[in-house]
Amino acid sequence: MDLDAITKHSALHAKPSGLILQYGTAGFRTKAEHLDHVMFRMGLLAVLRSKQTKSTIGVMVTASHNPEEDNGVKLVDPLGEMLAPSWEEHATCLANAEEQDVQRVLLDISEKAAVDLQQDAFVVIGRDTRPSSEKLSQSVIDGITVSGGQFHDYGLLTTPQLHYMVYCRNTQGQYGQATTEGYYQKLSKAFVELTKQAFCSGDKCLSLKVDCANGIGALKLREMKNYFSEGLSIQLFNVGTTGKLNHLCGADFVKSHQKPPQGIEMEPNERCCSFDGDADRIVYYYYDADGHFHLIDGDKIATLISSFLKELLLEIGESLNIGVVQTAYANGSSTRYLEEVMKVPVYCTKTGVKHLHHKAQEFDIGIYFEANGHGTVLFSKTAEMKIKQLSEELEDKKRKAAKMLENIIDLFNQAAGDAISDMLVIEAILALKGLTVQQWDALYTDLPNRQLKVKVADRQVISTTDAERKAVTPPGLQEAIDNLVKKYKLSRAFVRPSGTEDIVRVYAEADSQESADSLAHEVSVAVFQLAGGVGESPQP
Ligand code: G16
Repeated sequence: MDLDAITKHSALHAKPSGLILQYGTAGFRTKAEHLDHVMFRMGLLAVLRSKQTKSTIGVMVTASHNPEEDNGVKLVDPLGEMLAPSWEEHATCLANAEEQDVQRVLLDISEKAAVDLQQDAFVVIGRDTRPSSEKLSQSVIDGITVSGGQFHDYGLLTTPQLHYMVYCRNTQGQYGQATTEGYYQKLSKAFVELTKQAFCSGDKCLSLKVDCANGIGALKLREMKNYFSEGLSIQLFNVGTTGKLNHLCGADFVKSHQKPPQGIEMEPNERCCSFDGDADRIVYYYYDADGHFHLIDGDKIATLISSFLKELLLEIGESLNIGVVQTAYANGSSTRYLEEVMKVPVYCTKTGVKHLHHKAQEFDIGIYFEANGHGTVLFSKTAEMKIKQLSEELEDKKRKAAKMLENIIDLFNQAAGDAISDMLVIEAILALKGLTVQQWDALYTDLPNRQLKVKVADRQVISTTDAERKAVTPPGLQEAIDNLVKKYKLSRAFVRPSGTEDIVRVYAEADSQESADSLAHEVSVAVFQLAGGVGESPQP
């Protein structure tokens, strides 16, 4: 590495003085204009990580569900998974180093992580459709090239597509072809195979309206839809020609406001879904005949998938161990239904798919979903081999079930939660089980809930424990929450600092919507008072 050249180029991507950023829930995120130095430095870091792992590393430029003005960057590790925690620390150190310390920090990281600087490095890059993304990804490339790395720039990609590319490249194509074409073909083939066996195959009885959040999902779905049109017809809305990214639309808006996005035409009982800005989350919804809006979130997606996989395993007589992983945001009714009715073990981790993904790897079949619609299913190598073997050995109905499992393994993006892949899985399951969206929704009734955001001077004054269900600091906050929760029936509430936005998140659930709203509001006031709220106090 030519350290002098790095120092020279680094000065062209100068860090704004006093700016401190953390590698958060999903990388660095903040206003796009503050990120140039971070992008350059993440290019440098990706080269070191690539040398250390002797593998291709991914860099994705996106701020996913955040507003259009924000941007962000995250690194993708060799098997398509999120960056290892020890390297998150290196990332934070490097991003916050003062200009004169960049060389030293790079050498420190190389030493601590035993990086062989003579190794070759290869990095792949993707970006979302934000106006700032192209320029910022050029800064990543500058960091890669000045530190002697090779790269391939995929340009516009969904985040899960970039994870998929990294996984493919590091398994020498075993997981799939590392091209968008390869991605479209792998998923579409599995989907068409699966839905051939559905009651309504061939007549395009599956149709779905998709809100693309004015983001990359629109571009990629438009390219992909002809590949699977035999099994599913989709209509795209919020495709980015007029509206702003994630503004009044998209999965995060629909989930947190519990209302439909703007810009979509919905008929009663029609199945609709929303992606987020980089197409790694999905939620479903519909209006019933009385005009009531019904949201089907990540918890219900996990339940539908779990029950389908359990049925198939029963059919083939295989007792592979299944686990479902959720976070504190999971609706209490979903956890009860999974544990008590479906009899599957449920685990709770901290927010952030990196935590859920890690836990899900402990099972033969690990199903993980955040309530916000971010998730996927992981199959262990043993499970995959067993299913493949059974699909060759078994006969008739059992063989059919094993074949379905084989196709469903191919249909999931096992590198990361993926709105396109999850959508196709869900559509296939609904078709195969002959379920309407209402029947799916009726599996259990969500406890009414509310999520709010509170602005505080420094959100890090709040620290939590017990998978973020209890606040440790500031003093008195947890006691205040406990006392408020006692006032309501079937209630629960927690607070945590967001790792993607400069706010504190408040979650509350209770026996009625009025109670959930009121509890969430009272907890917000407690946060505002005890954790240094700024601006106007929360209004009911
Ligand atoms: C990211 C993470 C998710 C997380 C979400 C919100 O989603 O990938 O795991 O649930 O942020 O995180 P926080 O509550 O810490 O702000 P996305 O879709 O924005 O990448």
